Amino acid sequence: MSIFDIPVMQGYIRMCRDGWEQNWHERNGGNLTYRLTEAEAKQLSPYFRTPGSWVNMGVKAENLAGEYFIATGSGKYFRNVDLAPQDNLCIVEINEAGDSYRIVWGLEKGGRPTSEFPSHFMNHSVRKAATGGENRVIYHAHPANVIAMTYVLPLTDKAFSRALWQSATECPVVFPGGVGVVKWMVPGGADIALATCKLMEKYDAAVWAHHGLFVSGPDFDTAFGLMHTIEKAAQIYMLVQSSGKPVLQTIFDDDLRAIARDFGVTLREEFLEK
Ligand code: 2HA
Ligand code: ZN
Repeated sequence: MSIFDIPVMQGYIRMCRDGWEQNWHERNGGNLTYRLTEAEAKQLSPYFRTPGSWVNMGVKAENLAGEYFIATGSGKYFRNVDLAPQDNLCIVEINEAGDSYRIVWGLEKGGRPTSEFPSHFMNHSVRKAATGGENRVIYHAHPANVIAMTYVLPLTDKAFSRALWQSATECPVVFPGGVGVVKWMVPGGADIALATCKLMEKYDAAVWAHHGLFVSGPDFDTAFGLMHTIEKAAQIYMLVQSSGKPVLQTIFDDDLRAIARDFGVTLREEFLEK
């Protein structure tokens, strides 16, 4: 028995490998965090070491006090995760104030959690509250077609949500709430964390202009599936745009309403037109 036999570890590592295989994680691009259930933390705890010292994050979330997260390491490559998870991932514990972490497992050759940990942490706080505790995954990647879209569309939630919904029939079913858009910002800081959090109060995905995509979900399948669905729709959008042919037809607003009715989902009304 090793820590790598525990299902949550296997699911996390598989998601890293799948993201790499999708070409979403060049070099050290992207990051993944997972908020452990109490039962999972207990199951993993025999493998924990004497913790390192507390590190203040510069952000605070009281609803995450005492939680444990699996996180990718800062500067680490998704490509390397499944070869040596213990060197590229870590498990961190959050203190009782909800403003500091300490490493209890992993990063055996040194390092710290992802540079986007403050963003992930604050988004976990927002999504945990918005979903009554259901949300556990925050995932950031660099899918090329979503990034390409941010050069040719207005950087508004409405423009992106509509373009994506109209690019593949399943999109309004998978993300009926639409997606948010963050204008270009310096990554890794408090500003992009706060801008993303504001959007994640109402969306489960946020596009980062000229950078990538941020998604959330209750489990690995749902979060990965959301990233995958949005990027596939973005690919179709960009294929159409670059085909050189005029757009003759699309999924119209009444079609979107018909999908919503038959699939029992509620589309964000302000994004629909007459
Ligand atoms: O982890 O993707 O946004 C590297 C990044 C920063
Ligand atoms: Zn990034």
